[in-house]
Amino acid sequence: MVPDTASGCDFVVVANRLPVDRDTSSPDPQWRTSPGGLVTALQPVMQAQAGAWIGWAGTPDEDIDPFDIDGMHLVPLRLSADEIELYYEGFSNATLWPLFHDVIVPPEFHRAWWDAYIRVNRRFAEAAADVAARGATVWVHDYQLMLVPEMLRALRPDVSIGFFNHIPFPPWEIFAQLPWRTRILRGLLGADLIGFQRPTDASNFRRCVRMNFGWTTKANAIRVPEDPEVGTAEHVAEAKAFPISIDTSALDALSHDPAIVARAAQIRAELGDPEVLILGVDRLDYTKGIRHRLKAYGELLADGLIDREKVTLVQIATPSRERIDQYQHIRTEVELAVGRINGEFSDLGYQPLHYFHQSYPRDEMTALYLAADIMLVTSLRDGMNLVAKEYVACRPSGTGVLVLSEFTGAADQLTQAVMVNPHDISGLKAGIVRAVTMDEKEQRRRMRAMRRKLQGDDVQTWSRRFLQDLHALDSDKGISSWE
Ligand code: GDG
Repeated sequence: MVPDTASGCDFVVVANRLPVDRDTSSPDPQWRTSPGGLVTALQPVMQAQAGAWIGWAGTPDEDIDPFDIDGMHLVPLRLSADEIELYYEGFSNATLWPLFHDVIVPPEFHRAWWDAYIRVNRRFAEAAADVAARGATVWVHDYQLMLVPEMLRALRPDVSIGFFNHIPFPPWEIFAQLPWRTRILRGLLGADLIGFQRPTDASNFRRCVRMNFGWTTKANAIRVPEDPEVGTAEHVAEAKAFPISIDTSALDALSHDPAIVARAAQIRAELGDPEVLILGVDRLDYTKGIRHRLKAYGELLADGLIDREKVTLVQIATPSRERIDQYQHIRTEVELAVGRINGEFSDLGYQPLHYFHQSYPRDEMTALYLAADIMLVTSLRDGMNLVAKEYVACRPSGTGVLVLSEFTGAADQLTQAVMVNPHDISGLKAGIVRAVTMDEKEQRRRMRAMRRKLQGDDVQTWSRRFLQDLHALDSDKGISSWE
């Protein structure tokens, strides 16, 4: 149901990006919804109610009027080239992203970035306040928009506000470095419900609140005092885990599609029919542990612990945040390692590592998951890691091994994976050898358990749980039940 925008929308999603891309192949560019977990989960909710999605359309300095697509009302917000540099590449991706991922690279703190972050967050909050109907539900997403809940609460105390953090939430000992930590916590505490990937993320957040403000928390609940300066009244906020998932049944259906099954066989043939095909799929990001994975693989080839006549690794590294220094740096390091491995271990008829710095359509990704005997997920820190779940969903044969970093949210749930600590290169090598040599019976036992887990726990269930909890809180508004 596309809303009558004059009376406002009952359900509003606020995220940095709109769920669309522009198809520029025709002379008259058209919008196309971009297939992602979030759209899949939220589109039915948006279609059932009068739903709107507020976000940036992806090109700088462009004013685009609101438009409707696939039953959703989209409200594009303008971001200037300067704001993209300061708010998005700067504060979001060079301050918060590394700080929230165990400071794998040093976060940078710049006051001009922070000022832009406030400015852009205010624009999103004002847009949400304009679009939301009386008593609407507003669901804000991710670390780019952590000030929006409080700003929106001040503007529109009647709406019910949820926030979901897709990335980890760090322990106080790291979070405390942030010069603007109080403002960020207050920003998030403007929500009625603050969702995290893992229970540890939620407890880190509650502890940050206790340490920073000296307040007490009760189970998941936090009593947030009024703030006359900002204009918010006292309320209770809940902080708890809602582990995100994937569209399991859609991926399962794709993995049975004869054209995709045939493509998987073709991929293996084109790679020279290796006995064992290992796969890595990541955005090219320093959090994903691609360097560690390549180091382990290179050493295994050198040690002769895996037979280079039999094993091939395909690494897809999707281009990401390419204007940021640390991302240029990791690309150079990864590509140097790829060159070294292939230089040392290839011969005319054999290449141990195929590396692609490209992105692919979803069908091709599914064919790759189907083709791979082993999936390597070696993140140094990852909120959830959907690739791990997607691989499992695309294994209808019941064979295949997932090698999974302990430092992903997915490790809490896919407990039958071969767990590794990617910092421990010897342990990582042992994990890969274990996967390469695992017998089919054990593969099937582990895969069956993981597939069962994903069947009852998909992205639709995730959004339903979050929204049900938000509405349940809303009905008693919290404070009366605190004492
Ligand atoms: C953040 C958090 C959390 C990748 N390359 C291609 C492609 N992909 C798809 C994958 C997967 C998604 O992108 C990546 O999701 P991840 O979860 O692995 O990682 P982040 O991008 O870092 O996501 C993460 C997530 O948010 C959700 O809350 O799990 O922890 O960091 O779906 O398949 N898809 C296509 N072509 C590609 O080349 N079509």
